Amino acid sequence: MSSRSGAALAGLGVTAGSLALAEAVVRLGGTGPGPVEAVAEAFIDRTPPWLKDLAIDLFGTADKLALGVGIAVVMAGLAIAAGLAERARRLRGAAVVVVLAVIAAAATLTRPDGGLAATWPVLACGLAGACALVAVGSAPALDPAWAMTHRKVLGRRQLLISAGAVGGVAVAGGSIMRLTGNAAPATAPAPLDLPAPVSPAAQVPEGGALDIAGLAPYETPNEEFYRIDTAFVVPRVDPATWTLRVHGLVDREVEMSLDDLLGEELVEAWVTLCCVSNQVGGDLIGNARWLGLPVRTVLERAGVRDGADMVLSRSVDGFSASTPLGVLMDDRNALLAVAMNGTELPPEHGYPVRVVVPGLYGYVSATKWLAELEVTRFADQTAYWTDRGWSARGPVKISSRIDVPRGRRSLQAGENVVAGVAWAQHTGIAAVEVRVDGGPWQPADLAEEVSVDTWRQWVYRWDAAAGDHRLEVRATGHDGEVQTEEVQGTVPDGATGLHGVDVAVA
Ligand SMILES: Nc1nc2c(c(=O)[nH]1)N[C@H]1C(S)=C(S)[C@@H](COP(=O)(O)O)O[C@H]1N2
Ligand SMILES: [Mo]
Repeated sequence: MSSRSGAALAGLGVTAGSLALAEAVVRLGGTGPGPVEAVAEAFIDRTPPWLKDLAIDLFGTADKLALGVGIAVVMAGLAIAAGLAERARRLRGAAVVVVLAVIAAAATLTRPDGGLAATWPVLACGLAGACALVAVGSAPALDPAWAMTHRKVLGRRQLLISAGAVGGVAVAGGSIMRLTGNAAPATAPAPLDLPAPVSPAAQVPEGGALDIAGLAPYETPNEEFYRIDTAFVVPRVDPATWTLRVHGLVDREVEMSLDDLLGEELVEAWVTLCCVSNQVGGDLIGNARWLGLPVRTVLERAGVRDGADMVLSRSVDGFSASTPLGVLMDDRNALLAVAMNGTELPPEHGYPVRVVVPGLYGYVSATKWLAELEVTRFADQTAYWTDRGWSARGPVKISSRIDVPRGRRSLQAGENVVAGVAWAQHTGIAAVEVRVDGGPWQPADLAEEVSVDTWRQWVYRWDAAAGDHRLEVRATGHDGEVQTEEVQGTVPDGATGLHGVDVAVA
């Protein structure tokens, strides 16, 4: 193979082909993460806080897709480089392919669900790819006389290589799409036999949920609920074999199957979940009706020992969250949740069981795909995001957001509706105020309070004069705390400041 484009194509075909093969072997064997998933998740685990938030700012909840595309582009570049290197010097490109396979194998080894069994397909396919690259590269050069006599063979071989390249790239691209959840999941989760709650969630009174175009509804539909996690691939947990293990500083370990859990007295509660990476005015927040077993119940059953002050919840995929013991033992609705808005948890939101704790950011409380609770001490253990620069404790900060109007829309002079949401989970919102162009704060009308654990919608009828204006909002909690104007970024424990929107009035 002598042409540069031919060499590049060979590199692409061989690499994509062996990658696709390795993915297929791992998946068929069910032995753990495939190489793409392993590399992506190892990368995510090494993401510093500023890069995580930059990715969320740039791509929002499509951050996984963006990473998938990024990996595909880098892989394609390296594959082409390998082809060209092999053309420049025998075995050089093959060495690149082997190094890539070793990196992927190493990443696989570091994953909680990856072991030696998942690494050998990667290594074997990488080695096969390297051999193929050498074989393609050592084919006779395109000597015109040779080409004339071997036209058929040559044409067939080039056709094969091209087909291999296209097929390999398609399969690799397809698996990245499927992995990142941007194509339909292969299997829907099994429906659960959800019991009726012994204590239902508060009824939403008529005045508790305002219906204003553009305003976030009181209940966030599951499909629209924000999704933030470190899982490049949504973990698929088998409900039949799922267990929860409660251990650590306890008198007796407790182990529970899903049937055990569903047989308990479950309670239902409205809780607004919020991400620490939510910027002021951002949309990494949602409100749902959760059904679950109070965490307190299992902790009491296990018997918490003196000296413990934290519960480290761990997921099947290696994520962990450090939750202060106090908020799990007091009377708030900290739940081992099995349902969200009346149906089992969607896979993206932690099926079959996750934790939800009113008043704390998700990263220190809301572990999805829950596997275990370890009763421990803040002095002894740290959680996933604490190890990466976030604060060990993460109480939600009071905040508010303007949903309507948005995006420099032109308004007509006269009465205009300004509306949004405000939250101070487990404290509750006492007042919301709006100001125009930095003028005096004016009280907004609040929707009826459904629960102090959720956001509260508000509306302000604004008599707008023509011209350019800036609207700002601030909230006050039942404890008297007024949302601060002081601007702080999301790292290490949540953003502060006021949300404002600029509007033009005709
Ligand atoms: N297993 C697991 N659980 C997790 C996370 C994660 O990365 N892995 N992220 C947490 C964070 S940072 C947030 S904000 C919430 C988001 O929950 P949601 O995706 O259902 O909105 O889940 C929490 N639980
Ligand atoms: Mo988060």
